[in-house]
Amino acid sequence: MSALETTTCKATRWPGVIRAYATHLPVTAETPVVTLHEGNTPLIRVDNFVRAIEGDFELYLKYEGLNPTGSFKDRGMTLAVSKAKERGASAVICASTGNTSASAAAYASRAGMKCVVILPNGKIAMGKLAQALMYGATTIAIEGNFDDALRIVRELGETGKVEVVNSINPVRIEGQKTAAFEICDVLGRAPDFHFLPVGNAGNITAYWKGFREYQAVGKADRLPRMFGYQAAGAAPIVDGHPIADPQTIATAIRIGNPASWQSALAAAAESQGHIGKVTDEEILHAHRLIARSDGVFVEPACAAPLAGLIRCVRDRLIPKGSVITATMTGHGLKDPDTAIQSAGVQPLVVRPNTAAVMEVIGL
Ligand code: AN7
Repeated sequence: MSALETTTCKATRWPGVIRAYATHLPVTAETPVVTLHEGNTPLIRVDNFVRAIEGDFELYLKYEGLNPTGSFKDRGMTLAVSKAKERGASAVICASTGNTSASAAAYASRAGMKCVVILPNGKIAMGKLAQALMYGATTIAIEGNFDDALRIVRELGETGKVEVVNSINPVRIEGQKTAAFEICDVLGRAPDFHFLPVGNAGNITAYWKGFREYQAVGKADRLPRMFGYQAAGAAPIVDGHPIADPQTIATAIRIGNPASWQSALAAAAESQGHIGKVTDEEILHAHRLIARSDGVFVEPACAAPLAGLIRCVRDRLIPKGSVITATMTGHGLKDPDTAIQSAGVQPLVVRPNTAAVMEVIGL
């Protein structure tokens, strides 16, 4: 038996996205870099999932759940907090459906800054709430939704006393575009299609910017078609008007009036892509399927683009042999309550002896 050939890749000290992509970012040698070594997340090829949905293409998941706080938000937050520190700010603030607040709280604590997060009361996944509290953010739960929280944050930002680190801060988009760079660096090309969830629409804006910039400097050979998905009960961009009371099990994207609405439409139009919506049932199905087919555990919002891809396969929209990437924006452990519901099964409780265990496993 011969030994498995080792690859030439060795573990390296990844410096975080600011140092890795400094020439593409608004930083100088004077910028204090606040990093938790975010980025460099795996691109996982998921052939079992593709087979299960009867596709005939290559699908790679950009597994952003492996960032330091468990979501893609860390890419934009390292830059937003570094720039806030450079300007001498002492406090950052954000509205959030949970992941932005977790990330802001972590990077602010690392920077020695105060952090205030405003959340929709009762609509934050348990893991995310735990993070804001653990990292020491002043955590405010309003009796309203994300859109109400963002309105309050905008107004507080206008006082000039706090630094807003939502994606209305353009620096956040700059940091988040590094995920598109990494995809091209790893694949050695740009994908034919890129799928991702859409909530406040910052990320689709960031990816499209990243893909275009990489193509412009000759580091990517083509531009992908951008396919973004909202949840059916929270689909303002698809429906064409703000949603006053957005509803979805995917609380991360429970947003009725996205800040980057126009740039999301532009990304879809310019790339000959599409922004669609999928039901909570489709989300839960895809959420379970990706975990069971390929061992990738994501939070429910990430299942929206997978459900969208299933629809595209059904509608024969994906040419054979396409290279497709999809962003899995957050880790499955963020929302254990929905995961247990989504799994649809409970542990088998038995008496503590071998015979009882053998009986339930059918041996
Ligand atoms: C897992 O944390 O808006 O379209 O406040 O957490 O860029 O908003 C989170 C959004 C997708 C949508 N997937 O991204 C917040 C917040 C996950 C998310 C989105 C979010 P955008």
